[in-house]
Order: sequence, then structure tokens, then C-alpha cells
Amino acid sequence: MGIVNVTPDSFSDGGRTVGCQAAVAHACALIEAGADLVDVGGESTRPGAEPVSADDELRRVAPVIERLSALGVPVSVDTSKLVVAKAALEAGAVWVNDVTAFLADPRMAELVAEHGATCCLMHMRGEPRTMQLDPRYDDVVSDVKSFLEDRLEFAVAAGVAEECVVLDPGLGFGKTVTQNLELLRRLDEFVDLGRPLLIGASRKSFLGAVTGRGVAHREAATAAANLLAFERGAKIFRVHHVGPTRDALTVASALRCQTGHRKARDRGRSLHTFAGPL
Ligand code: HH2
Repeated sequence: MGIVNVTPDSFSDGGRTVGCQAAVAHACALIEAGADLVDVGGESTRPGAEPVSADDELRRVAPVIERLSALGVPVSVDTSKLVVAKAALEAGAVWVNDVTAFLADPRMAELVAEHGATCCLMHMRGEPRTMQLDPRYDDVVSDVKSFLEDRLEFAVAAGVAEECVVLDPGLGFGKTVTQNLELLRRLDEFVDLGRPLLIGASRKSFLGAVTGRGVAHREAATAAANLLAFERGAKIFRVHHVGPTRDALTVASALRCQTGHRKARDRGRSLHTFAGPL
């Protein structure tokens, strides 16, 4: 999932792709580099961000989504606002990525269900303005997991098909560096929720804290985090820059295929050996 921020203030690329033309060109470049879909957002959710009005958000994202959908690019809209999601789906978006997991507006679930869209439900503690103020959990993995379980249940009860739900532990959204690392390290514990896991590690500050690198120099760290997430069961990777993660995952997949072939071959061999004396 390639990120297209049509915002003046996103934490790593704010202001770069604000106009419709620039945003569409950037999205096409992400697809060209190997993204399977793009996530178009018109409101920054970085720590401390002030909310944007629905009108402003709509003005930013609607023309971009319309143009990309006309070009056949699969689009996700990154929003928590019902009117924005509605306009985006009508303009051709196929996903709603709601960082509030339908808590900001519960009617979002019915909208997604009506359109048969896919939705990503993410964990966030509080709201962007205050989420980094002393985040505490009993056990970050269990707490985030039970939140996602509840939100999945809510979405399904509202009519969203279970197979249309993707879950995301929300790295960086109300978590300390240690809590982000814990979520990443124990990501395999989310697999039994039974839904594909999306991971949004791209350029986030916990990677900066670990590597000492500024936001413009976190691509290798991003690819490493995504690779570790892949190894623990993540299926979708939300990134600003597609190439490094795509390559890292291609290598990991090649290895996994080879391991699969070897296991199948060894199974055949042991069966053969076992069958021999019989
Ligand atoms: N992270 C950001 C925004 N949306 N959605 C999901 N599902 N998961 C994430 O981890 C996630 C997200 C923050 O990144 P970015 O869009 O680059 O920054 P900003 O919110 O400042 O625009």
C-alpha cells in the first residue's frame, strides 16, 4: 500500500504532493514501483496534529481519487469522516482506512457495508492531538488485540462482511518506542484474529529512535521493520517509498517458497525412506 498524502503537514512528506496533478503522478509512480493499491489521505494524523474540516479534506482528496479510479488504480481513502468516505467511495475508492476503527463515526460501518468496500480498522489510543501523552497499557499486545477484536465484532454486527476487514495495531498511534517494538516483536499473536494484518511502520519516529536517523533517512529501517512484520504474519505494508520494502519482501517470499519446496521434497523423501523397509 503506497501512501499519497494530499496534505501540507504530514510528518514525513507534508506539502510534497498537495496539488491534484502532483498527487496523481506520485500515486502512479508508487504503482509503477510495485504498490498494489494507494492510500490517499487529506488529513495528517501525526502526533499533535490539529483536525481538518470535512470540506477541506474533501477538497484535497476527491479530485485525486476520481482521477486515479478513472486510471484504474485501486484506491484506499485514509479518513475517519463519513462524508469524506462516502464521496471517496462514490468516486471509485475500494477501501476505507479508518485510523479510529469506526469510533469517530460508527455510521462508517454501514457505509462500508453498503458499498461492499474493504476497511482497515486500526488501533489508536485517544486522538492524534494527545495520543503520545504518557501512553500506558497493562500489556500492549493484549490490550490492542482485544480492542481490534471488539472493533471487528462491531463492524461485522453492522453488516460488514468479515472477509472485507483488515486489522492494524497502529504503530506510532499512542505508543512509546518500547511499546511499538513490543507490538512488532509479538505481531504473530494477532494472527489468530483471523484477518489480514496491515502494518504502518513507514518512517515512523520509533524507527528514528532506534537508528538515530532523521525522517528522510529511514527507508532501510522501514524495509527491515516490514520484513520482520512479514515474518510474523503481516500481509499488507503501508509505505511512503515502495522499492526497498518491495525488494525485501520479494527476497523473503523467494526464501519462503524455497523452504516450502524443500519441506515438500523432504516430506516425499521421508515418506519414501519410511516406505522402504515396509
Ligand atoms: N499511519 C499514518 C496514517 N494512516 N493508517 C493505517 N492503517 N496505519 C498506519 O500506521 C497509519 C495510517 C501516519 O503516516 P502518514 O500518513 O505518512 O502521516 P500523516 O498522518 O502525518 O499524514
